[in-house]
Parts: sequence; structure tokens; C-alpha cells
Amino acid sequence: MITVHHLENSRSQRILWLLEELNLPYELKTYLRDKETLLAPESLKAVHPLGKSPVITDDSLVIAESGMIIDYLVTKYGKGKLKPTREDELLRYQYWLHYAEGSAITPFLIGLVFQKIETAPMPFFVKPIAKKIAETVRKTWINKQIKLHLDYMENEVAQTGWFVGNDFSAADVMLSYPLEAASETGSLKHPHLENFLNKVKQRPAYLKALKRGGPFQVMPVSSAE
Ligand SMILES: N[C@@H](CCC(=O)N[C@@H](CS)C(=O)NCC(=O)O)C(=O)O
Repeated sequence: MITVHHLENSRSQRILWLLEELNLPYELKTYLRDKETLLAPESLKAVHPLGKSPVITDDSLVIAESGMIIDYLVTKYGKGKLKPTREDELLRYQYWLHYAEGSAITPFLIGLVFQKIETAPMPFFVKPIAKKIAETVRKTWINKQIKLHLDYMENEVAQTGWFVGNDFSAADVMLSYPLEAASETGSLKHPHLENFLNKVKQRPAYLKALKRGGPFQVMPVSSAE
């Protein structure tokens, strides 16, 4: 039996969605984030030493990392669904699985760190300095990198409406996360990517996963802020 260790408002939403796309039965164990730090609870470390989500168990197997989990599920249980077989498409599919977590999400995560720096409690005379540093990094690096990646993905998706070939694949599930981050932070001004995101968010499996996993925010904000 597959069990998804699902942290609220997190990347594990993608795993629920994929399981719904494949119509596979699974057990759901939900973990709540700490309200102030937004970190996962210690109990998740009993499943995997890093204590991050997503992580799944499949009987005695423990599998972590979104891309690895997605490829494991599609390869083992997909019966040919959501993964291309043509060699050129398979290479492209693998590329996007790595790219989503290895490249596309990075500037958003760094943006989140600088947002934390700006809003952290500190002596009043330090605040303007912290704000200035955050602003500079945002202007000179973060925003430019986000634009670079979004422009690149816009161009790629413009070809067929999907990231691989003519059909929806598990690579689209992986890439939805950085695109949801872009949409939430207001940086998504790309018609093909917006169209892609609207399309996937209307898929019955996406909606079913939301119902099962609960409301989903990519960039949750601490209640301590
Ligand atoms: N690259 C990993 C990232 C895993 C990760 O950082 N997950 C976040 C949730 S989106 C998490 O567990 N955060 C809570 C924590 O770090 O305590 C993946 O794609 O699975």
C-alpha cells in the first residue's frame, strides 16, 4: 500500500495529484507545519531523516524527493500513462523532472529567504539596512533569474501547450509547482504558462487531490509575521 506523508501547503500536493491522475489507491497521513517557523513537525523525521515532504512509503520502501517519487509511481504503476516512450521525448521528460527542483524553483526559494529577512524582528535602526540589502538582491538577481526561467518555459510550452510532446505528462505535474509559485508571487505574466496553469488546475484529478489534501498555498506565510 502506498502512503503519502503529506505536509500541508507543500510540494506533496503534486504527489496526491499524480496518484489521482493514475487512479491509484493510497493512504494519506497529514502533517501540520509549525505556525511560526513553518517547518515540518519532528514526527516526519521518523519516516525519513530529513523530515521533509513529500515522502512516500510503499510497503517497506521509503522514497523521498518529488521528482524521484513521481518517476517511481509512473514507472511502477502507470501502465504506460503520463511518461513518454519515444527516446527524444523520454529525454525531455527526464530533463524537466530534474529542472523543476534543480533550477526553476531556486530563485523563488531565495526570494522567500529574503522576504523572511525583511520581516524578521530586529532593532529599528537595522531594519532599513536589511530592507535595502533585500531590495538590492531582489533587483539585481532574484527578479532577473525568475524572468529568465519563466521566459524560457514560456517559449518551450508555447510549442504544444505541454512540456513534453503533444500530451499531458508527469513532467507537467512537476513543473506546476514553480509555476504556482510564480503565479502566487505575481511574477507570472506569460500567456502560454498562464494558460497551462489554468488548464491543469481544472483537471478532475487536480481538484480531487485538493479535496483530499486540503487547501494549498505554495508560499505559506508564518502567522508570526
Ligand atoms: N527537493 C525536495 C524539497 C522538499 C522540501 O523542502 N519540502 C518542504 C515542503 S514544500 C518541506 O518539507 N519543508 C518543511 C521543512 O523543511 O521542515 C522535493 O522536491 O521533494
